[in-house]
Amino acid sequence: MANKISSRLPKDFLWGFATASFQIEGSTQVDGRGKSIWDDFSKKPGKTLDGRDGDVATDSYRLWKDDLDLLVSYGVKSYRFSIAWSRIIPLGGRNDPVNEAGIRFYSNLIDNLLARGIIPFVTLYHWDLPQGLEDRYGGWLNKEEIVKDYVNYAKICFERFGNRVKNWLTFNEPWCISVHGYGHGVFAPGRSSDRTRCPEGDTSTEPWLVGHNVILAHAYASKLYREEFKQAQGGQIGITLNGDWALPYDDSPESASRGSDADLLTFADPIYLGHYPEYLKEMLGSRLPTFTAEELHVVKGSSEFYGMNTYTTNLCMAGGDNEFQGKVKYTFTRPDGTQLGTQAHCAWLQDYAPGFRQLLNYLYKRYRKPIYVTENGFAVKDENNKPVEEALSDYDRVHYFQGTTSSLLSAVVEDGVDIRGYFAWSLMDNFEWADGYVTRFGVTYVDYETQKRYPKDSARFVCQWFKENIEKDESSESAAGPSAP
Ligand code: PNW
Repeated sequence: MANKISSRLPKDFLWGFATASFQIEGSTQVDGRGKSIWDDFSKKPGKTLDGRDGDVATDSYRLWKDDLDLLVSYGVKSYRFSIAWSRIIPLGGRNDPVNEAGIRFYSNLIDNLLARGIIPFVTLYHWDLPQGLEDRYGGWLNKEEIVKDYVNYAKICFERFGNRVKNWLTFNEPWCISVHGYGHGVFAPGRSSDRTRCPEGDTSTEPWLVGHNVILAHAYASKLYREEFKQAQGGQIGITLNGDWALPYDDSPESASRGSDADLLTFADPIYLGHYPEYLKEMLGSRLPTFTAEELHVVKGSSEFYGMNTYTTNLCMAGGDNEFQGKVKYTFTRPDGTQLGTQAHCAWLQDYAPGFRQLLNYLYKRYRKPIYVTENGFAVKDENNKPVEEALSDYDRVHYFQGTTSSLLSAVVEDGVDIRGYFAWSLMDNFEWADGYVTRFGVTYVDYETQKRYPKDSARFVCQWFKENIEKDESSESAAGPSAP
């Protein structure tokens, strides 16, 4: 049997669900937490669809044991969550006090996950920068300060949690941080050249500067981990980038062949290959910041795996002036007027699973790194307006996961892509940033009046699928039996 080619995922494949601190925790003024840039931003008029903020969210700071029970009932192997910087260092800076109550919260969570056999997969930064750093020196725009402060924060996390956390993600989606936060101005801190949204900001330079500084902060934190912690703690560290597959709109020459590159390569190329992509250098000229030789040495190879958040596939055409998309236009409508897939509740997402398999292949060929799919999921149209019982029959989400899990399996067993883990977004409905609570991504329904959680059909599907499609761990069965003489 030794040579049998498996049609399943390897037995140590990690799977589970993902969340992020600001989207679930609430209790924003409890146990010494400092404000994050999302606290006040989400309270400003017009910043969230329903005008609601993150003060309660899914109340997970208080209900974390319920969340843990949910994870146990789902039988997950791993849980991806993020640490709120402003709970660990309320003001954020390297000379500011550390908050032991914040440390205790995550420490408890980690201990209890491990006690239930669930492996923590921890994001250090999922968009909730301490407001103190924004006020003090302009947050991510200030390279000299922010890189040092971020590395200091990361160091505290490695010191305090690294004996138990073996999987670290430095950042979630630098592209969203820079483009939505400093280009479109729809995410905190909401800077943009659009004066109807923001009194100051420069869309032509700030996103690229912020992206650059995030890459540096990631790289120096990763260097620190690998030099001072990795050997003793035995973990790994990487970054999570967002990117979606793109197909040519039609067979005309204007149909951009370079469609999917823009959001994918801006961050991945420097981190894995050691340089910004050529098209970006040409497009931005002197507006693209440069790395010194010393910085580049730290940046190149700074992620031990490829953390990938992906949701959809776009049809893509050359033209337009959207620099954040590399001056291509996206649509879901084919030339014959049909749609690529089922439309989700949010404009940017349609269900098209073949693109997922292609993306996995593309990234693996280009970067040759093990891949963790750190987010993948779907928001069902009008789910928010349905009574609970109806929302639990989330057929469109089940269909979405049927497609992506089968693409995942094909990529691993047929194409030989080295994929080590998969996290569906999200464990439960939660604060969906600028969409407030209107858009639901959860496999668990949350009643925001009672905070009761209800598993949707998609939760059952995902859990059952992974149970059936991962190799059984025979060694653990034999370990429980009599030992060989
Ligand atoms: C990701 N887009 O964000 C985030 O990591 C999650 O926190 C979020 O809840 C999830 O996806 C669902 O939105 C994205 O506009 C936000 O293409 C926007 C886009 C992509 C990802």
